[in-house]
Amino acid sequence: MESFRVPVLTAIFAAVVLAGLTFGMSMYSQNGTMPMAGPAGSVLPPNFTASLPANFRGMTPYKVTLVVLNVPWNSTGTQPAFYELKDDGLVGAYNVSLPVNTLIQLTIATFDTPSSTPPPTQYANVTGVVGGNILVVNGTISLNGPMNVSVGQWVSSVPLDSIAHTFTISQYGVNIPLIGTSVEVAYLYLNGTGVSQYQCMVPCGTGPSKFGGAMSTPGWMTGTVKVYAPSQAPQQQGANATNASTSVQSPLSSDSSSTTVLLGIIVALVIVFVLFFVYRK
Ligand SMILES: [Cu+2]
Repeated sequence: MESFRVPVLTAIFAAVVLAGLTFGMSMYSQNGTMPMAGPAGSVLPPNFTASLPANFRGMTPYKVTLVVLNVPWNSTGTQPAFYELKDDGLVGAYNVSLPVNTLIQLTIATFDTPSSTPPPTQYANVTGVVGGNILVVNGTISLNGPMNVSVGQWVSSVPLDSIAHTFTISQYGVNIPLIGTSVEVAYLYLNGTGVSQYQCMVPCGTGPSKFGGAMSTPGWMTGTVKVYAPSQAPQQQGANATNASTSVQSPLSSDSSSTTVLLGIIVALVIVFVLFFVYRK
């Protein structure tokens, strides 16, 4: 009996240590430092949907990612441009297609610094988004001064001098001020199909008014927004249909998988105990 007891006790000890480690790891992943998204990242803070109105929280959003880059306009200078991140990479945002009556998770990464010519003050306000706030996921200090907006915060407006560009769809009342060198997430829910325009409202183009150049050229600081019914889904949305069915990474999903592992270990532990007492006699 003594020779049998040693391996059993060893097994029990190993099971307890494993269970402890698993539990500890799940606690760490829950309470560890807040994950921050890189430019193309999609890791959001654990509470990222907490400020959405209750009826939107359980929805799986349709995801769209826009990127603002300064790119060569001609041989002597650059101009800012919106790109959309597709399965095949970045494409010029000549046309942004969005599904009607659907929760849309819009991530915008702005690789540009705050403008020295800010937009009219009203465009510092967030309007037309679900919950009235946008989430500042990531950001670095702008060249023109401190950003003044905490990373990981939901905000309904941003300081004028932090704004590099705006993503504005006037027809839908949407205005999203884009903080220089930041990643922001906004949720949209657009009622009514149709074709409209998006436009940056920061004078960031060329000419005396700075509304020329990129500001008046589709695929740069303006473009078409097509809000479509699911039956009118354009060809390119095939890839995004897969995207839409992929649920947002939720801290709950990783927790539930480690809970399953923990339960398995406890069950194994009970079996080992039962076997131990049965064979001891
Ligand atoms: Cu702009």
